[in-house]
Amino acid sequence: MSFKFALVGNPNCGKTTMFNEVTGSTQHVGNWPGVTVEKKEGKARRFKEDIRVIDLPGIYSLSPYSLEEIISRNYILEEKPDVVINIVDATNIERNLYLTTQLIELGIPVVVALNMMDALESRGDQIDIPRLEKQLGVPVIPTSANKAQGTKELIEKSLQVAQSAATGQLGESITIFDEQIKKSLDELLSFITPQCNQVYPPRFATVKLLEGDEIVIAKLQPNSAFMALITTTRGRLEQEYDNDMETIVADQRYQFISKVISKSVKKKLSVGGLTV
Ligand code: GDP
Ligand code: K
Ligand code: MG
Repeated sequence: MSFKFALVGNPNCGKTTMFNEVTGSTQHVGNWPGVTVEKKEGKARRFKEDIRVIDLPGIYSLSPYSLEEIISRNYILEEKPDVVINIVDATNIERNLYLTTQLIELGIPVVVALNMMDALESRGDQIDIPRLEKQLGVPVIPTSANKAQGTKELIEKSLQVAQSAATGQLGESITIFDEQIKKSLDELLSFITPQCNQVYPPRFATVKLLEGDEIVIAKLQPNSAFMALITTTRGRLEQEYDNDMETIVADQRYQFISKVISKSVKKKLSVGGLTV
């Protein structure tokens, strides 16, 4: 059996450090964004299974606006890795989970590597891993890639997920959007054809169609009746929420993330610079 695991995450969350640790290669690690624009591939060492690991460019979102986003998004959607390993910088969890909310909509297996745990712990903060897993609906493995901590467990868990009989994934049942948006998305979902399904994961497709993602629209070529429904739905929601569709969707992702964080992250209290 051979497997493909893609490392996906924000710039500077430790993807290349993780890639080097897992594959034994010596790619340049740098404390600035944009080091990786091309994807890099290597083989996981210390495992008897044939595991290809892919280090993808750092991204904040699955939108189609930057070269990094397009490369990473296309790889995930078209090459269909067995598991997306979403590397999350634990010290910057709120911003990092924004991408996570999009990955769990894809309906492909996701395992979260909660990285930089060493830095989080030395700061005195705590994250309740089982609670975070429950909120996100995907496995979460704490790691410190620079110290090779948790990395073996991460690959073991990813193998387990890749080999498990369940093809779908738990994260799909997690609701990120409020009732009204969810209702509209469900309605659009009922128009997604089996042909569309082969191109893009349906939940991802409906959100992107609603947001007016040009690449997704060009690729799916919704018929005129479907396109009209998308346009009227977007117009109606933009009027009701008094905002543009992409902002509405982003706001709701952040509301979901605040809820997740309030339930699973415990920050060391600090008052006027003094810790209490
Ligand atoms: P990438 O942009 O996602 O590929 O991130 P890099 O692997 O280049 O890492 C960015 C910075 O974070 C580098 O200075 C790494 O040494 C550092 N780093 C990576 N993983 C960890 C970790 O688990 N803990 C700490 N403290 N630093 C890390
Ligand atoms: K970097
Ligand atoms: Mg990198």
